[in-house]
Amino acid sequence: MSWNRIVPPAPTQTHCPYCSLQCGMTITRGAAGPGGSTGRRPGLEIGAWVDFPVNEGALCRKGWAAGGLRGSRERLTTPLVRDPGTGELRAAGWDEALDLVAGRIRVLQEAHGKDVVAVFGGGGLTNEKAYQLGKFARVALGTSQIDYNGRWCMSSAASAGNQVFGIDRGLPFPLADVEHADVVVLVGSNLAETMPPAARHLDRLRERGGRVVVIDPRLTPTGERADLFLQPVPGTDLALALGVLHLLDARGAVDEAYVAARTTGFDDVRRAAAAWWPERVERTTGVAADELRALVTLLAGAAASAGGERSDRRPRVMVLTARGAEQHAQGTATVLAWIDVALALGMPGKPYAGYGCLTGQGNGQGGREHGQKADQLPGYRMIDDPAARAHVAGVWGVPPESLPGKGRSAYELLDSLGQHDGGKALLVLGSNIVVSAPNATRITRRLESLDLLVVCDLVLSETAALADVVLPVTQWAEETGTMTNLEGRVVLRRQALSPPDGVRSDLDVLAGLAERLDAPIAFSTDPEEIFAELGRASAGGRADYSGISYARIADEKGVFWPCPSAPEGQAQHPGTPRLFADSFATPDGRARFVAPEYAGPAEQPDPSYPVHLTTGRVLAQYQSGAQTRRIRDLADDGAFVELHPLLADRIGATDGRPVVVRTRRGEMRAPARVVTTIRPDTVFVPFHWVGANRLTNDALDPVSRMPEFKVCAAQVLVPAS
Ligand SMILES: Nc1nc2c(c(=O)[nH]1)N[C@H]1C(S)=C(S)[C@@H](COP(=O)(O)OP(=O)(O)OC[C@H]3O[C@@H](n4cnc5c(=O)[nH]c(N)nc54)[C@H](O)[C@@H]3O)O[C@H]1N2
Ligand SMILES: Nc1nc2c(c(=O)[nH]1)N[C@H]1C(S)=C(S)[C@@H](COP(=O)(O)OP(=O)(O)OC[C@H]3O[C@@H](n4cnc5c(=O)[nH]c(N)nc54)[C@H](O)[C@@H]3O)O[C@H]1N2
Ligand code: SF4
Ligand SMILES: [Mo]
Repeated sequence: MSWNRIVPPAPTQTHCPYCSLQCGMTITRGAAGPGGSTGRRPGLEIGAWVDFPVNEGALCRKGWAAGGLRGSRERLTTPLVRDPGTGELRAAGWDEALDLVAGRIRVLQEAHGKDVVAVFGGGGLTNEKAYQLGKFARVALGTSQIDYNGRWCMSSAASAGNQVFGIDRGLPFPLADVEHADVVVLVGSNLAETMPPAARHLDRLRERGGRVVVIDPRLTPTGERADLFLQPVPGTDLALALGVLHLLDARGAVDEAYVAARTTGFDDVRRAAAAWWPERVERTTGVAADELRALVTLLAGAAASAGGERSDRRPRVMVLTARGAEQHAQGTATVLAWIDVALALGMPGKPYAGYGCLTGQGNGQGGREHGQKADQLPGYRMIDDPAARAHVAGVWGVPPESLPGKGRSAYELLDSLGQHDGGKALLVLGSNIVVSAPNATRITRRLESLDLLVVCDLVLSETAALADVVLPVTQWAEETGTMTNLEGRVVLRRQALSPPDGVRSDLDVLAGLAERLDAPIAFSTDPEEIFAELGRASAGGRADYSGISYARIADEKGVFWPCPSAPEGQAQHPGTPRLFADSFATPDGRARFVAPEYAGPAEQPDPSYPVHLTTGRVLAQYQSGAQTRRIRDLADDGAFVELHPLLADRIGATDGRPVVVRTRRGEMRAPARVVTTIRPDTVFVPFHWVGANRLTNDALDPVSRMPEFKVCAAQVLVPAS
């Protein structure tokens, strides 16, 4: 059975195009949907898929409005090539565009070697596309230069998870477990705006008498739900975690039995935390010593804090990090420190407790498992591991020695473009780099210096607008594929709509280019066939999908990896909703405490740049805004600069009037939004519009290579006119 290009009778159960919840939704074709069926916009109705467990029928505004790009004039429906005479993009046929791309790649590679062509992927691509893109880069192009925007997303949590637990799965438990915890600590997550249906678990937890702790320099709609809200200086979460560890130890609240039985390395953590007494933490983080003590009391439980007989049942504590804690030059160390807190409390592996990372993009999890990352092959295998190379090369039908080695990380790859040892051609699938890369002015110059920029997209994003060739592709429910959500649940995003005339799927594009490049093997365009191959390639790897099939996903409303295939005649593996009950995925089965050292943000405020700048998201916009800014039902009010009345007074800014934010890398201008919910020493700018990333710092985490999007030093002023 083919899963592509059949448009079944409505309604179809499928999933949202956007974030990592991958909310279930139904699509009814031809009906007069909320947007109406008038004009150029074909009718389409998005409805609730009530028994899909992750969202139970709820969708956020972006999900309800997801049909807004259907039939829109903004959709690209023909390839575009840049005319050498006029310098403008003009419409072209598919053969012309693909021949041009393949021809120029050949010439460049013959002159400069394989690595002259680089590839940049995205965590929004389906598993099938991410897998095929990694294979295309290594086999059809033979380049080591491939990475993707997931580096900018939760890569710090991924590297921390791998170090401590030996495996990297966002949540090691189903999302619904959150509501059964006693205390949930959200470090740098604004899930009420970034994954709104998930917030119901916080509400239910509180109805049960549980407590929510939110740590954020801004009091967000998520913070409004907190029983305890801590408002640190951006970039100081690591010091805060060390302060928590210090007090847990001082109060005798460390779960010594768990630490002895299930972990290694606690002594180093104890030593590292010894110097972080509450008053020092207060000076570094701006969080009052008493608030820190209140947090530790919640975590340790009243009995332990009273110093008496500890009650048998410790509170079930869940620590969850998101981008606020992770997008830092010390992002990995920060996540390690918060995992240390969860381990010291004895939580990971216990029911309704532990540590998790709230991933971000629709396929933020699967996107990093199938080989579009510079150092990885499918199944979360490492590209420099000879056994991994032999296995994957066997599945692909190529010699292991033909596979290139490890390439550069996302920012380093982009920053090398057009430089003496960097790429001269770049193929982009699923990222709008001009808006979303840190220090974006510099990176945009790098893109402009390329001999060949090829962008596959649905719309003329800011990055596509710079391209030499733009290839228009299908989106979301116009094609079938799987996504792996924040829980490690592999879901099937079924095709529900026919693609507009003139567009092709990314899989068609890759197959078309591979053929023109005389790739040694053929590239399939059938997602179900690719998924089965991906399963074989992942078999025995850390992220084993070999026991998962489209049919099983459909029957079981998603299957959690790891899910190895069962030997002939045996019952199939049930999938793994919960990890770590008996052991961790490390060689000795124990979790490894890592003792981090606090260094602080790469750039500290000084008299010229006296405030902290942080960046993030708003409810109605998604990422670089390439899709959501073009949807009429979603308000596009443009960027703004959030600042406190004390700061506004000091610089003479008025709510709604323009201010300029300047950093060592660039400046932007936008209306002030004066709010009492932000720290007076901090400003916040959403990154959905061009501007925020002209300001941000490209300092990278030494392990994950994650840029420091969440803090740099800035100046805010009122423009002269
Ligand atoms: N509406 C919407 N939803 C989305 C997305 C979107 O673009 N729009 N994108 C999706 C993706 S890819 C992702 S990665 C997720 C991101 O989801 P989140 O991580 O929840 O989103 P952010 O707004 O980037 O950051 C969260 C919070 O971190 C705070 N913060 C900033 N600096 C610091 C700091 O130093 N420490 C702490 N503790 N907090 C800090 C910010 O004030 C912000 O409220 O959202 C997903 N969902
Ligand atoms: N300052 C600041 N910058 C940030 C962040 C921050 O918090 N602050 N967050 C970072 C994070 S967490 C992320 S995830 C990145 C995200 O930023 P980007 O990587 O720019 O992500 P999107 O805006 O989702 O870009 C996806 C692009 O691919 C297109 N697209 C969608 N689906 C498909 C498909 O199936 N195939 C193809 N070929 N194209 C498709 C869309 O139209 C869009 O142009 O931004 C990062 N940048
Ligand atoms: S929460 Fe995320 S997956 Fe759910 S509807 Fe909103 S954007 Fe879509
Ligand atoms: Mo992200």
